[in-house]
Amino acid sequence: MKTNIPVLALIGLIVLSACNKRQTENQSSELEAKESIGNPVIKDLFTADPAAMVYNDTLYLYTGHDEQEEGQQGFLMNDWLLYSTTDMVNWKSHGSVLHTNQFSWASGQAWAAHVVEKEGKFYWYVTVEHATIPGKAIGVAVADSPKGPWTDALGEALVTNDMTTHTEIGWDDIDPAVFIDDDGSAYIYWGNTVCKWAKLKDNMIELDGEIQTIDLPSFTEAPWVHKREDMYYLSYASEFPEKIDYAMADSPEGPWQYKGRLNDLVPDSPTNHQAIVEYKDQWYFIYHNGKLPTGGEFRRSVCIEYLTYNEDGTIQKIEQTSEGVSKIE
Ligand code: FUB
Repeated sequence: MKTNIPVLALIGLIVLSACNKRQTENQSSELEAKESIGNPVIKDLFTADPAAMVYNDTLYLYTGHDEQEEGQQGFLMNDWLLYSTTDMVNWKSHGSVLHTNQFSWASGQAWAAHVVEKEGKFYWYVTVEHATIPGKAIGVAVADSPKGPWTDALGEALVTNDMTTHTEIGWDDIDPAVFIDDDGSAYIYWGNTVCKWAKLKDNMIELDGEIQTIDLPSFTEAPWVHKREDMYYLSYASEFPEKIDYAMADSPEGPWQYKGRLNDLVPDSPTNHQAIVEYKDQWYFIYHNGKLPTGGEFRRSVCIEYLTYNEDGTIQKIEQTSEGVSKIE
């Protein structure tokens, strides 16, 4: 068959212009915010593994994207989504802002990820499958805005499965969570079965020193480190099906003291993955369950609850609600 070059070129132009339009829309601050009352708070798509970041008075919610068909097995995740709010009830959907194919060395599987800001640059640490080194790996994308556009910061993985020999499994280098202390020191925590951590160099894209481990009771995955006053908190998914437990320390390097359960099992999802963030003087616990209609283990949805501290700095167990959180007036 003879190829019709002008027609192909025309199709290419149309596709390119549609992509550019979508990227412009994604970056536009003119997106319309839509009200979402009650949990799950994200209702337009199936979302999982929330990571929240507050920047310039806006809460940015980065999520995984469950695309598995109803009734089918296994995670089908190709990209990450972005939502934002200024009042916790009206949400802008920025759409798909990062795809595994932007990491040339990866072969897919957009698992849990985390975005942080340092000195006006934004770093997105992601879990993907490595194309040539068997197992999961951690990559880093960088941008000048919390909305992107994002580019692979390294052109290779930051962490690969062959760099860690603590377990036999190929999925132990997942779920990166980055914490930046008040003095600018940055740390990355990650893992499955074994919780690992390392310092990050000032450039945020190189490990600074040895990979170390943290001994946490029943650690499964999903570490998240935050700080309140002078105390550091490391929350994580424990056991399977997963609950969320937490430990406290007076340094991001530990030693960590186990403090107990933070969140019980969630409905219709054996995974449980949290982000903890303070926004406009209120602390929030952001997680996922499988409760949207036709939802489930591989079709999850992000929910939000209030998080409350006790006088001694420990955290009260999360109350999972269908009401979710109220509008910030
Ligand atoms: O979403 C894929 C994986 O499931 C994440 O990396 C884990 O934390 C669990 O939520």
